[in-house]
Amino acid sequence: MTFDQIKEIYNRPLLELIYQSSDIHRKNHQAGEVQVCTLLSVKTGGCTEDCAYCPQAARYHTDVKVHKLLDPEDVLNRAKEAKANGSTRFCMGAAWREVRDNRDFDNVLAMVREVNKLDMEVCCTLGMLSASQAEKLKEAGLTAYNHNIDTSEEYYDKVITTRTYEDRLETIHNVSKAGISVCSGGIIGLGEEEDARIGMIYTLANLPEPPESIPVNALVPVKGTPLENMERVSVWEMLRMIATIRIVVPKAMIRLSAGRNEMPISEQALCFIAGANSIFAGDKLLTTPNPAFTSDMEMFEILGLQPRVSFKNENKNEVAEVL
Ligand code: SAM
Ligand code: DTB
Ligand code: SF4
Repeated sequence: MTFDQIKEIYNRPLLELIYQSSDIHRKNHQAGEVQVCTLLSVKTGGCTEDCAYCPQAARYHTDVKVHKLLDPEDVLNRAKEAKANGSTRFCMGAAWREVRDNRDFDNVLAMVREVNKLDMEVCCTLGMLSASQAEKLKEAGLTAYNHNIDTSEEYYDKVITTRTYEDRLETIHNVSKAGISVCSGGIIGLGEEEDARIGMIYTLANLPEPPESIPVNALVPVKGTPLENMERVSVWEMLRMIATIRIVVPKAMIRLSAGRNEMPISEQALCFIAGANSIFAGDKLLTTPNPAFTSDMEMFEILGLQPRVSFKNENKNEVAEVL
């Protein structure tokens, strides 16, 4: 799909865009089913990178407290708790530039093995990954790997200078080659123009295979980061993103990720109508606040949403043929 085709979709009148994406969503998914995932920061802060949005970069002075890698046993207990609360996917995040072949990585592999036994989807986001590291994660039972392209190729160096867009694509390639499901999306509200948002969707749609899972994050401006004073994005911008992605990649899971804490149920409902079908539950994302579990359950009740079972979206990545 070309940039211009995606741009045309993105710029359709908003309600028309949502009608169309909603229609496509209902044809490809059980509308009303939303997957509940749980995130856990297994290694927090002290990261060497300069991602302008990130509270975990060592060079910015934020309130995040550095924490070494958690014990596999503690992580397993958190995963069990998440499962008991209805989560079907458990995602472990580490504030690393890249994975190194050391004891920490061995411990992450142990975490993956243990969580895998719970019959939950297991996801990791650990930074850059080599081909052999990806294979090891696959062997340990990893379902998916999250590595966001974050924005368009053109806008990328306004946000991150310590690694390139090429580096990111390389990791995504390694993940895919190892037979691990790719989770890749990005953030809006970094100060980018609309073309950067469209460009991000263009890159995702034109990967050799589009991601099976696409997180859409709204920047959470964190004090101490270079983007601390950015204005929050509006629901209309989130809707345009979600709806366009749904039309372009009809079978992907679209995860309404960072930014949900500030969204009333009515706004989240619009995102589900437009095609979002997953949330992260629990009162913390990695380091920033997220809606309380009980208020999400209340939202499921009000909107009549059902939690989606695990492993329902295997090998369902394709780009739309008919627009
Ligand atoms: N260090 C790993 C990496 O960068 O790939 C994994 C963790 S990183 C925190 C995962 C993703 O979280 C980032 O790619 C970014 O899209 C998102 N993220 C981080 N800080 C954010 C913020 N303040 N607001 C919204 N999204 C954010
Ligand atoms: C993603 O795209 N969003 C999640 C998940 N992948 C790992 C993380 C959002 C982090 C928001 C900032 C924080 O809580 O530190
Ligand atoms: Fe480090 Fe990831 Fe944060 Fe970038 S987004 S500073 S790589 S933890």
